[in-house]
This record gives sequence, C-alpha cells and structure tokens, in this order.
Amino acid sequence: MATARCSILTRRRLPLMTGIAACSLLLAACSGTAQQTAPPGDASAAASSTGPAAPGEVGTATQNPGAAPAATAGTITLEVGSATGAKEFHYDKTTITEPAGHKIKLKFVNHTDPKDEVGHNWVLVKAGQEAAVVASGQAAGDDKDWLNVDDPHIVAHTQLIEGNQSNTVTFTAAPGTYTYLCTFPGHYAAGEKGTLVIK
Ligand SMILES: [Cu+2]
Repeated sequence: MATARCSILTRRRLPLMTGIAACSLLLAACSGTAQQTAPPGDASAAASSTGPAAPGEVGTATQNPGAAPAATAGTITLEVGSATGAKEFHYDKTTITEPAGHKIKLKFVNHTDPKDEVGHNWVLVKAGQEAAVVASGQAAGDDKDWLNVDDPHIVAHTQLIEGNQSNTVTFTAAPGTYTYLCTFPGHYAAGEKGTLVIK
C-alpha cells in the first residue's frame, strides 16, 4: 500500500523527501493506521492526550501519610521530570524545599522517547529507607511495576510511567528531609534520586 502511493508520487518526479512526507500524509489522511504506531503500553496515554506535545496524564492519586499536618494553607504545585535519554538516570530537579503545612500537588513527567520503553516513577521515602524501598520494589516485581505500594517507608508515589506520559500525586508531608527516587531496577543506583525538604 505504502509502496504504491510512493511510486505514484515519485513518478511525478517530486524530490525524494517530499515524496516520503507526502506519502506519510496520504497514509495518515486515508486511514487510521498512523494511530497504531504507539509502542505497547502507551496506547491509552496517546488516546487521552489533549495535544500532540503534551505528555499523556495516566491518572492521579491522593495520599495522606499519618504524620501529615492538619493545616493546609494552600496547595503547592510542583513538576519534576525524568532525564530525556534512555540511559540517563536522574531527575531534572535534585533538591526541592517547600514550607510545611501545605498540600503538595506534584506532576511527574517521563521525558524519554516512548520508543525507548524506559519506565520511571517518583517515589517519596523517609530518609534512611531508600535501599529498603528499592529492595521491596524489586521483590514486588514487574507485575507490580517494581513498587511495593504497602511499604510503610513510602510517603507518596506516582505510577510507573512510560515516555511522554505524566502522572500527578497529591500529598502532605510532615516537616523533615525526604528522598525521592525511581524504583525501576537499577535506576536509583545509577543516580535517579533527589531530596525534598519540608520546613
Ligand atoms: Cu527510572
């Protein structure tokens, strides 16, 4: 099908690149097949995306740890992103400091290319419990997206998301120093972590 369209165009002696581009346009215009090129696991995000440049939001979660302060003077909105490269393991913010007594609405964006199929999450843990949370995530396995959601050391977490997806978590945290990290195997050890200070 594609070959037929392209040969028609090239017989008209269009430059090669123009022919390819026009061919792609024709294919996209005459059928829905262009929609089916998303990698596995990304289909729902692609369908729910409101714009071509906006990462697909995969859901929201609200968590309130027991130690949360009662006062909520207002909601603080934050965004943290992953690195863009398939073999880069760090967040785009490594230290975040916020005042106590607020609800925090944090949007995590996986900035990798969906074709690379690199999953990341954002998991807030009590200081000193990083290795334990990573280990419990490993034990939970792929079926649980490498996260034991019942781990008592987890204060808040997003879902594990693929490239060009986002996930928002809303939580409150008592004053203190926390670590956020990715529990996908190997990522924390490679440097995908940061510090959140509530004071
Ligand atoms: Cu990761």
